Amino acid sequence: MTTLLVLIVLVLLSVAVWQMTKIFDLTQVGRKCDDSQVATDNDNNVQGYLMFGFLAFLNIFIIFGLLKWGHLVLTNPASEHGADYDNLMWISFAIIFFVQTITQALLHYFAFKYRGNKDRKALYYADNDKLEFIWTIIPVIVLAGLILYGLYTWTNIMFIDEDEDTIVIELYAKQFSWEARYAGEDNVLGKANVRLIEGINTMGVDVNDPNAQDDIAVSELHIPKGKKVHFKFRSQDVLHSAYMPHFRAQMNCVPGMVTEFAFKPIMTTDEMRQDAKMQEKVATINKIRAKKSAQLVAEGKTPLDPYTFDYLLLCNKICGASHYNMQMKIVVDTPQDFQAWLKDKGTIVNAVKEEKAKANAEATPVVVPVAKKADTTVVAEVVDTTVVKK
Ligand SMILES: [Cu+2]
Repeated sequence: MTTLLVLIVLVLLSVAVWQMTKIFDLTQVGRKCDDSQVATDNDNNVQGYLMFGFLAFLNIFIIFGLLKWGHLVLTNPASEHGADYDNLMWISFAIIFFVQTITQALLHYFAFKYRGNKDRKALYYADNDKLEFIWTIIPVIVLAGLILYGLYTWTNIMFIDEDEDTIVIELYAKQFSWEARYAGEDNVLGKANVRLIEGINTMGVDVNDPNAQDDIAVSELHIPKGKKVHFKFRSQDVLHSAYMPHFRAQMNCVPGMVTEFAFKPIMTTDEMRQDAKMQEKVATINKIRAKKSAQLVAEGKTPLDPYTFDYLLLCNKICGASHYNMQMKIVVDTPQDFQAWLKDKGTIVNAVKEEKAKANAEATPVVVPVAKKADTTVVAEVVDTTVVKK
């Protein structure tokens, strides 16, 4: 609301300034002044120095941004391939930063140096093959290197060795939540189809498929440290994107097809909570929360709970009104803790069977003794009469 008011005030102020300029122009009518459309040397000088002003603004803003928001970047990747991913990003950043600093400085310097001047004549210069060759070949080499390095990293990250010992987990996206399905002992997910969604079978698993018999559905994702997890993604409705920033992983979830991504977690949730840089981030968040809590308490409301770190699976495609809240907690356990957690989880097939049995039991007509039935009818009649009398 405050933002909206500020915006309205800014718009009204701009309109006021614009109107005042028009009034000022009108008061100048009849006076001797230079209203020529041709720039004078003085105009060109002003524009030339403004070029430097803009260059200074650009660089000051970059430095300010790095100092103010630089700490928000995630550190310490929690997956094996995360370090390669981060290296690619930092090298790209470094090259872009270096090249843009030099080119922007040159661009603005020459715009200043060759600003308009009445005594200067433009030089007709057709072309220079040597110069053109240099400024073409340098970007070609740098870009080719960067692209090849990117492709190499991408291929390495996306490669899934079919023979490797992995855990197969399905992530099912829908507006606006996630569900997870473990492939069970056979490590093969049973078939699923959106048309089979019914009752408790919210992921549409084909309960008659032999591979589906040991599949397990959960609402909180647990994965073991040190073992490659092979994710298969599906979507029930629209495009979603499974985004696990701490693991440097993201994959689109597309209705009607299965997409994949595999990574090996290398830090348990507890280990990440102990990480010095993560603790710093958590402390900053809690400082903001404490401030907000004090405000809430003053208003007589309940204060916020302190934040503890957890890995998250988020949706990274704007998929509807509650997209912002489409998330699922991820817990990275030690292999022992993971086994202990998974051990007592029931299968989807059993849950569906139980649901059916329950529904059947409810649908079977209950034999009511005749006397009791008569009583009920009488009561009903009495009630009815009362209503009519009123
Ligand atoms: Cu979504």
